[in-house]
Amino acid sequence: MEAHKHTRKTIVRLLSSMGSAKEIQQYLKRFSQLDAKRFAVVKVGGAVLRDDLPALTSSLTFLQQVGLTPIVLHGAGPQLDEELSAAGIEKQTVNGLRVTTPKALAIVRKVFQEQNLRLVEALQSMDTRATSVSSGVFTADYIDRDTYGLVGKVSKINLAPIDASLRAGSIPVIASLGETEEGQILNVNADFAANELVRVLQPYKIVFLTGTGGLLDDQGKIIDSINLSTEFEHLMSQPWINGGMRVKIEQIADLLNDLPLTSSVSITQPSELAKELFTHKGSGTLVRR
Ligand code: X2W
Repeated sequence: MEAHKHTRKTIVRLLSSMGSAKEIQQYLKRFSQLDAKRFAVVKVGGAVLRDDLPALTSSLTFLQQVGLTPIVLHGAGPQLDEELSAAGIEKQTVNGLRVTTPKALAIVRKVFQEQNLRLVEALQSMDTRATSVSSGVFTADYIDRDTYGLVGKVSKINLAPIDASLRAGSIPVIASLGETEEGQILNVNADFAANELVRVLQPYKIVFLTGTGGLLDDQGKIIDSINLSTEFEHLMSQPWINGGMRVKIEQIADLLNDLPLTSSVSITQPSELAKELFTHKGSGTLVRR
């Protein structure tokens, strides 16, 4: 495995197309000094698993080769849409959350399991160490059983499987399913789960990988950065901000309120992950408060 490791020089050369050698080295040094748990939480949307798996696995493999182990949490929204529809279950959402019946939950569990293994196996096929963590992390409570059915919000996080994976230098790949204290599995929105994980871990980098590669303006162009303390009201009043994006920004604002002032959230795409991590300029949309 060691033989696969790039030397620092090679890494800098690889990255030099995106930033100066000096800044890349600075970031590498800073990241490698962090406790493994504090490096990065990377949330991967289901659309990324569907459309951009090769870029995702390359980017994560690269991080492992430079000795960094991000914590990956994934969703499976589009895959769930497809499989549930194929099973004749009509999609119903309330406030962006999928109403989940017992019949739907069986499919939700199966799809999460499949998507989780798909990413883990794709990584392992590149000789990248990755561990499937598809249960045992999130204890959840019903949000409102009458309204949403078998849908949960995270009440407690068990870091043991994540720690074990990190100790082995293996990327923990976590699915956003939760379990009540009584053992009932619940469907948890992956952004919500990622946010709770971030609240507990307070990582240095918080990255959301999405199909769009950032938050988009009214022209469909990626917004470079958003400073919530000055732009939140203005942004929310824009007619072109759609429902999904509104929820996302509100959630990020809530999350940043619970983190040190220096924290920020990046929304980007897999092929730009290294650029986001190792350059001042970053990639996608940077949100801070
Ligand atoms: C989500 C879980 C998947 C998810 C759902 O059923 O779609 C709820 O809505 P993305 O791809 O990250 O959106 N859960 C309760 O969040 O996936």
